[in-house]
Amino acid sequence: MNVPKIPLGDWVDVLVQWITVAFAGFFTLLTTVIESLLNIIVAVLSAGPPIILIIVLTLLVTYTSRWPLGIFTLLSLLLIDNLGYWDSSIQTIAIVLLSGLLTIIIGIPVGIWCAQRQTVHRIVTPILDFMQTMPAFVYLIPSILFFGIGVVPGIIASFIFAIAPTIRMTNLGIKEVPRDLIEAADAFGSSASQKLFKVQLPIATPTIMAGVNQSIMLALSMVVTASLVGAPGLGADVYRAVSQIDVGKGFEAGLSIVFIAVILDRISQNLRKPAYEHVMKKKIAISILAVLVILTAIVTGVTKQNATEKGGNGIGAQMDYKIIGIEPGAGIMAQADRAINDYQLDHWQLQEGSSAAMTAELKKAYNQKKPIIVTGWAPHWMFSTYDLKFLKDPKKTFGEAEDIHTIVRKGLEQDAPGAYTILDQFSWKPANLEKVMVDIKDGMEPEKAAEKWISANKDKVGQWTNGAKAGNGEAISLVYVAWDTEIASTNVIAKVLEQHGFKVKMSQVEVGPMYAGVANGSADAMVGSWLPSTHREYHNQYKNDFVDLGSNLHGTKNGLVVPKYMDIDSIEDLK
Ligand code: PBE
Repeated sequence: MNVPKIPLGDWVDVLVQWITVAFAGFFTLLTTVIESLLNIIVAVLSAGPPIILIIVLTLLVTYTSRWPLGIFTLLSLLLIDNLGYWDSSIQTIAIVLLSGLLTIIIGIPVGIWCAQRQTVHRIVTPILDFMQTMPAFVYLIPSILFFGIGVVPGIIASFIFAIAPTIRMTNLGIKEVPRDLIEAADAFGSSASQKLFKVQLPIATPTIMAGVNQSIMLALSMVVTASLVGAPGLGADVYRAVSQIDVGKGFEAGLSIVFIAVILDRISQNLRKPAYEHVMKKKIAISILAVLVILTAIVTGVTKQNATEKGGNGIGAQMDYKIIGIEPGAGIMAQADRAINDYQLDHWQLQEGSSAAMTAELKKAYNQKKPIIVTGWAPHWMFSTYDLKFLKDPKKTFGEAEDIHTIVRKGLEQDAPGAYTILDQFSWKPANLEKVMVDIKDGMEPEKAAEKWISANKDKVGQWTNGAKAGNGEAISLVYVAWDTEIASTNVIAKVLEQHGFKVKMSQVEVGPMYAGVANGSADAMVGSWLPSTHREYHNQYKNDFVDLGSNLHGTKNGLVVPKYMDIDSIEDLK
């Protein structure tokens, strides 16, 4: 059968592109609103020293869920603070609170509507099924295009992922209100809204609250995913730990998430029927809390007004003092951190995310001629697609031109001598690599782009395979990180090995696992070790456990990259 592939993906691409442009204004507005709301929540939560919030939360949990849980709250929050995850925790709580709030504001009315109109219910149900089962990662992609990287796409994706239980349970709760009560209400001549607010909602509240509770938990479960697009908080700590294989840090941040989950879960579950209601009326407790929150908001608002030291209209303010970074474990991120130090860019923040998110953000800013700074490296297709420049780096924080090395596991030479020889002889020029990258960027499958380059460069490939014993279907596993450079180079070397009789498996991993994988022998090779400076730490950590076959490319460059239309030239201009 020869039915051509339905270009579903292309259609979605076109649709998303159209939405990005058509609703640009709306998205900017939404981004601003969400960001300001989040800033307010964070400001309120971090108004005083941590101990104040710790005490407030402890009292709240004690009130809703009895004193043993209060003690648990006290101890676990103190531990979080002690381990150094307090600020991250505040970020995470704020993100979850805001997604939870959005869920309630939008989810409950939709749920009520579903309960009242069968047609609405019929339309909404499959949409909810879709929203819940589509992997949440997928929402992140258009979210980046719509909202840029940072916390907003994370909140939106969490919201989409988390709203379903609130809608479903509200609908269920209202439908389960006993018929005779409704009939009684009707008999007494209540209007539709009286019926809803005086009969249906009060009776349905336990069910609705169960839905809200689940939504909050789902939102919390999204924090790690959201950190892939730059949402700050404990999720980002976990992600960083994964990409640097830092078991201890990962455990600490993960444990903090568990504590926060328990606390938020107990509060949202028991708020309706607090354990100590007999001691203090719920209305009073909630009023105290509300007054406290509002007062703090006003006070922090006023003090903030007075101290807008960051402000100004300088280049930094236009970019919110953000440098758009990539995967937290990347060597260039450590360099950028050092640059912030070396050049004393005190206000500036390095935004973590991924290479793909960074290029999406660059594209967006570039098309609107907005100022942007990214962590960039050459060779890279971005230099042939856009007019960009590296900011001068007089202190050489980003190092000089580097080499990319090929690294293989110990014992590969004996186990697969042919593959070893090819990997050892693999060597090309930045311009070669960039050719492949551009093809991939223009939409060609990486595999196809690699094939195309190989058939156009038979001579060069011949030098790599020269004298190499052909393989006999032996398996070779290559690991790489999803950096554009490494996607291209790994695909090329994989194709060459395949054409020489090996069965190649490519695995995309984070940078720490890439080194660890080759060092512990679970992977055979990688071709993306940037030396001497970018990956110095990783290389030093594992160098006794693998074989470094030396450079496969010379002349790379790392740095801070801006569009040419910006009139700054040096990192020093960012001060
Ligand atoms: N890079 C590309 C990597 C190495 C390859 C510059 C993003 C890094 O910073 O680790």
